[in-house]
Amino acid sequence: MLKDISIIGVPMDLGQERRGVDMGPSAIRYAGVIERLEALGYNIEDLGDIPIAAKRIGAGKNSSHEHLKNLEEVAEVNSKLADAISQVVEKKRFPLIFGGDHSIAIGTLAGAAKPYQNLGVIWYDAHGDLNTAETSPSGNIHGMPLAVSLGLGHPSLTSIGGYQPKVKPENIVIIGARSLDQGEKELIREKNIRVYTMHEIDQFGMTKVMSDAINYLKDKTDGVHLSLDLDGLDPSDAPGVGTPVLGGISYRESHLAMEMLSEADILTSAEFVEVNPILDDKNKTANAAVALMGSLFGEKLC
Ligand code: Z70
Ligand code: MN
Ligand code: MN
Ligand code: MN
Repeated sequence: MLKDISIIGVPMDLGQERRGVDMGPSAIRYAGVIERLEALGYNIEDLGDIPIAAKRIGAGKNSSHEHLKNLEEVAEVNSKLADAISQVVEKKRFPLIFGGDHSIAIGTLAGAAKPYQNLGVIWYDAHGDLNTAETSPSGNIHGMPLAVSLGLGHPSLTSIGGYQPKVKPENIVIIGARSLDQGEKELIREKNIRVYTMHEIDQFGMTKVMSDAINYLKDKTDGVHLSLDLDGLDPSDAPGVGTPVLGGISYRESHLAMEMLSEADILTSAEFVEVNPILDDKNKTANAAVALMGSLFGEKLC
């Protein structure tokens, strides 16, 4: 893994309807991420936050498109984010992104996938985030970024970065899924996307799931992005998320997953999203995110 890391915060909350997730990047920084990674020998550059358009309390429905809430704002932020990540990539530094709601993955992937022919994506999440305006039950864009990255969705989102698709269905693994909408299930079947649901994690264990996922991606991809939604974890370990779903991945299983990714040394970018300090318990979720980053970047227990 590159020894130089550039951090970008994206205090975005317009991709869903719970306020507070815009404070995620601050909470992750307060949890000591820079010190933690510096102690592992990395050179860290914090580029600060991408500016977000002025918020309207209770916003969420004013958009030119009723099934895509805050479409214009979400598109604008993501195109700025994609540009910022492209600059990091050009400097041969590792982009590490803090959200913000998961709609920011649209911009992250637009920037992070550009130099690769076959970027692999590990989508660690309770959800598939594979909706389009047509299949979404909510109109919330944070439920759509993986579909957008496949080139499916509104043109003002899929066109960000000036190319599409960003990823191919055979280069994606979803880990921790336990809440998928009907349209998402159909898309998974149609595109034959590899999904490790909680069922596979329970039946085979995280060791088998991660080694399988890593082997599936390793030879056919030329880079791998980790998109970690904290709601992939069980709400008892990560309560500060907008959409908690019972029966999730444990803190310990998540550490194991990060350690295995560190060992495999395949990642070229990563993002940690959906930390909502208002809904959290004493910054537990941001602390979990930072502890997981410790393991991901090579921290050893002894
Ligand atoms: C639902 C939707 C979602 C995150 C919730 C939920 C999507 N499938 N994504 N929390 N991170 O509204 O599309
Ligand atoms: Mn939602
Ligand atoms: Mn998500
Ligand atoms: Mn989620």
